Amino acid sequence: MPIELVLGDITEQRVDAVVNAANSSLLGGGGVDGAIHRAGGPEILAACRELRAERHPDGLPTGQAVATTAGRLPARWVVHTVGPVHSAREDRSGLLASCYRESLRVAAELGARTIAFPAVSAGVYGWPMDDAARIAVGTVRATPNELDEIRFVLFDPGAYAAFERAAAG
Ligand code: AR6
Repeated sequence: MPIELVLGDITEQRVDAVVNAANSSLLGGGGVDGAIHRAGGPEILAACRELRAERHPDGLPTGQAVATTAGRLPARWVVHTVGPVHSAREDRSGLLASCYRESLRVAAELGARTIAFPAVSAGVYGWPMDDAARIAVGTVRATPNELDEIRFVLFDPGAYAAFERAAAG
């Protein structure tokens, strides 16, 4: 299954599903989350509010994923997942791996053929980029799926280089 690495902005990707590194409120934030809501418009937030009201009154738990419309984005769907905050004391890598697995599962349920991921948890949530990249690439490779393309969209050259190392290793 082809993995592509792209240096760029996830909001501009022409794929069926883009993954959002959200927080459990699903009501927006900074980083990728802010960029997706800004570029996609208010339809995404309206759908997130509906999900909160109907399915996740206490918020989306870490490691899980849910889909909404992509509003004005070129993609068809946004798959929102909540990465774990990095901890030096506790190994939370299982939760980060779960973000990738669950996002792939939700995308497959929707009928998506192509998906773009950001480096979940590697910004505000403080995950060291090399480790985040290793978990991202390793998990996606180990998860059986029928997708035509899985794209990692890295926002800066350092992140791109980390994913290149992870993909080569
Ligand atoms: N396209 C691709 N990657 C991006 C973009 C973009 N437009 N913008 C930032 N990145 P982060 P997290 C990179 O902080 O660590 C939010 O406030 C960024 O450089 O977006 O999972 C949420 O609401 C970094 O490498 O996500 C949560 O509260 C990576 O995307 C919290 O941040 C992830 O950074 C989630 O933190």
